[in-house]
Amino acid sequence: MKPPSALLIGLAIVAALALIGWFSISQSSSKSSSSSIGAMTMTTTAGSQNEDMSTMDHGSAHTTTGMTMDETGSMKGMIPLVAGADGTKASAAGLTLAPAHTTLTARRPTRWQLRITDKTGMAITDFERDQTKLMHLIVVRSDLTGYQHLHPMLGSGGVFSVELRLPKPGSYRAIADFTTSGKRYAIGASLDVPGMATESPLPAEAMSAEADGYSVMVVHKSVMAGSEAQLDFTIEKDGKPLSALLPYLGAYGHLVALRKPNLAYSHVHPTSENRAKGMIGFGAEFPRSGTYRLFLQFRTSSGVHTAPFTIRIG
Ligand SMILES: [Cu+2]
Repeated sequence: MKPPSALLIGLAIVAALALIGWFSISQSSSKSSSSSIGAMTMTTTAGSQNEDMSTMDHGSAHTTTGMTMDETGSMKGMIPLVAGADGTKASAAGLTLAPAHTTLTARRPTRWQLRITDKTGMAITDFERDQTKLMHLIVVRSDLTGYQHLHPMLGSGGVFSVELRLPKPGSYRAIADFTTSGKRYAIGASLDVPGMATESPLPAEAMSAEADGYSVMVVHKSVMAGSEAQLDFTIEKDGKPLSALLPYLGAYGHLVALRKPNLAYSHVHPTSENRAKGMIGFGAEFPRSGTYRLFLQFRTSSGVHTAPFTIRIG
């Protein structure tokens, strides 16, 4: 009787120890896995909160102050154009747009060069970045077709150069938008492409436009000349709001307004955005009543797209 009971007691002790050991291992392993899940959940939540907060910060800053963000993520205000600089003249406030040449051949890519000169004819060499660029060059035909938005490179001696290709004969306007010594200018030059030129009629006023398969809608209250107007654009793809807008020139959209028939260039700045809803808002000043052509540019993974609109300012 004695030997089997001793064996049983021994086995029971071993089994009990094994059970305690297994239990403590499984407990500690389940503890560590649950705590690591907890930590992951906390990290994820904190991360998305940060993103939400930063989005809100940008949104509110855009809406309340009309500021835009440069490539480094810092906020800076947009400078209004100096008086008389609406792109219709070659000179404004003492500065002149001096192009190397003004006659181009249709369809032939040309290295077009220009300088900005002061009253003594000296070229300006110091420019300040605005919307990430030293110069924005808008080129458009006199009938407001063939819109191009280019960024000439500044070389030595204050010479800007850009590859320019004008698609068909006619008269074109090149408007340089730049900032120097804290003042922002828009001055222009007329370019001529010899050949048989016909003008296209301006498309009728419309609240929607197509751009490379994207549908763009504009919403605005009755816009009055001489006061700031709010223009809100919504971009859709296949009937759904485009939620994949990419930054373009330090904002989520770029808007240029040109007046018919003198191609006066208006000051426009981004004011708000809602990327989830594919919405971009702008503040625009239309100094005179008339018909304007708006060119909204936005960027997606497939590139930069341009949506043109005709609007009437009362
Ligand atoms: Cu530009």
